[in-house]
Amino acid sequence: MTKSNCHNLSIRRIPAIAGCESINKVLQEDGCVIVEKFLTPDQVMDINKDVDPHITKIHTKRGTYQEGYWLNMRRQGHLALLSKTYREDVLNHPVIHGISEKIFLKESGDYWLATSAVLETGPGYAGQTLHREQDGIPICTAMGRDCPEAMFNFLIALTPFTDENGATRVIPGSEKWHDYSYQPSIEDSIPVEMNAGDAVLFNGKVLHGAGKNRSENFNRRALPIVMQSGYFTPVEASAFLPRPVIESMTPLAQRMVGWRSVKCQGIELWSLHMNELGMQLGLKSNQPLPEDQVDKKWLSHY
Ligand SMILES: O=C(O)CCC(=O)C(=O)O
Ligand SMILES: [Fe+2]
Repeated sequence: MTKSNCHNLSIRRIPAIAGCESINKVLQEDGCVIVEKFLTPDQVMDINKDVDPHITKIHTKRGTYQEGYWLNMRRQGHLALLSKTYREDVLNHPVIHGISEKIFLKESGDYWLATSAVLETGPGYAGQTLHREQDGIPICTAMGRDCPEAMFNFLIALTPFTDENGATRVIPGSEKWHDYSYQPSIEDSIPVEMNAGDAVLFNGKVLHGAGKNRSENFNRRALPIVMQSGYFTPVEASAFLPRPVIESMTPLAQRMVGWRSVKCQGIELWSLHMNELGMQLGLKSNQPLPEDQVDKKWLSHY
């Protein structure tokens, strides 16, 4: 199949409490799934509050690697610095790790974050070209549908997602296409409409993109958590986050942001003296961190 039969497309929904086994079953069959109540209303509110003062300062005309689509899209990364809820709850989320383990441990050995940022699109935003998350990795493009799982997106809605306000659009089943060079039109995709706190999960082979924001005054916010095989280079560097912030995190969360090694086929990658990075650095974890000691202006130094 090179083209989708898009008019019959739909995405199944499953509550987060159904657990990773059930969620993964749908994912294996459909390539994507909506997980309802992925975050609680309080978690969503806290992340939005933490990001508000920073994201509003972002120049909407600042270019990103997805040039051409940035007008009216604000992209705020380095969330481990800005948000305690992100640092503690999101980076340790049981569904994210339950699914990531099922996907990556066998084929890749290990996984960590490729990128994660709050993406806010405002009225007038034109929408992204449909793309696959793995498009930046040449070997994945070459292997197409036969490529081992390279990336996985847990894309959380931080506001309601509607067709009108630019909900992420996907083409379920596009991961199985034989011709990955085929570029379908946006009408071939469907909007992922969901409540704030729900998430859409899809693998690196599924065509998707932010939708056009046709609303009059609604700023849509997404929080993609893109995990990838440990042998690929993260998109976003977190090596220079302040050490006290990193040391307040769990070892698992530290690994997600590149402060610990990943082990692939028995070999320690991103290591120091061929040993586990955190251990070699004497990195502490789970240390108390008074919020007033976090220098959130730190980002502006770079
Ligand atoms: O914001 C969205 O809806 C999707 C964003 C996305 O897919 C990306 O930036 O790679
Ligand atoms: Fe994407």
